[in-house]
Amino acid sequence: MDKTALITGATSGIGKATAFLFAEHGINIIICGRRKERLKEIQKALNEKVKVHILSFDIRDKHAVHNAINTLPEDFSKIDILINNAGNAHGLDSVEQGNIEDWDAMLDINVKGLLYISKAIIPKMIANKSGHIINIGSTAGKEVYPNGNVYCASKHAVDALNQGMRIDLNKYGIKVGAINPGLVETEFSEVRFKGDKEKANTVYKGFTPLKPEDIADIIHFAVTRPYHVNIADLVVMPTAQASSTIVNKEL
Ligand code: NDP
Ligand code: 8X3
Repeated sequence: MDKTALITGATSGIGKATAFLFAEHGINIIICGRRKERLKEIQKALNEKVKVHILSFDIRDKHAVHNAINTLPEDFSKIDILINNAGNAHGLDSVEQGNIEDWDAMLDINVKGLLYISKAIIPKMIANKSGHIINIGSTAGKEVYPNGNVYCASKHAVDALNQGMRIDLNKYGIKVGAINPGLVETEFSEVRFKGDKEKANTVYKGFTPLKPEDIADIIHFAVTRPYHVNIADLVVMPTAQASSTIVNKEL
């Protein structure tokens, strides 16, 4: 039977790679993000393979999220899989120097945005008596690193929400699990360093980081397990990485 997945943050990085891989495997997709042109390009590239619907909203805007989900066309109204992926780090500053706008952005997008979209979709999953939610956490949700303070807090919140959702939605047979990546080369560091590409590139220099396709592959693995198998919480790092601060620059 045809499945439909809604992927937040599909205009770039992990979300975009997941959209391409899902389409390759015949999963219809609802792709979300603010950059509409990018969504249109992805739709154009994939709509001969599967049904593709685009939703452009800022995930911080709870009304926009609610309206987008509750006005989906009939073909896309049954969402089998939700990939809660939209998110970013903003800044890398010691807490006493932290920028309050950066803190707001991380908490509003990574935590509250994830809640808004989940709140809009969960009732549909309950009504359908099925559903699978994958929360994209981070190694930053498992340990705290210097200057990571609020980003790490936002991802620890995702870790807590992943556990909380799994507990609360268990009675409906809805699967909930998290994939927690380490260093993945995407636009993540460019966003963190506010467009400074040179600074962003240094994060991934001297070792082989994960590619967004590596995480997409694992997400696809998670959503294609038999019904009785739930990948509840998975951490994945590049081989060169041992922790948030230990990276072997010879690998
Ligand atoms: P990218 O910057 O490449 O992608 C981020 C995505 O999030 C974009 O599609 C962006 O879309 C979307 N997004 C950001 N802000 C908003 C917003 N306000 N409203 C709607 N969508 C938004 O980064 P990644 O692919 O690396 O990040 C994806 C997820 O993976 C994030 O949750 C991140 O924290 C997590 N992660 C990343 C790691 C890494 O090393 N790269 C490691 C661990 C976890 P648009 O700008 O078009 O709105
Ligand atoms: C992204 C990984 O280590 O840059 O969540 O915070 S890290």
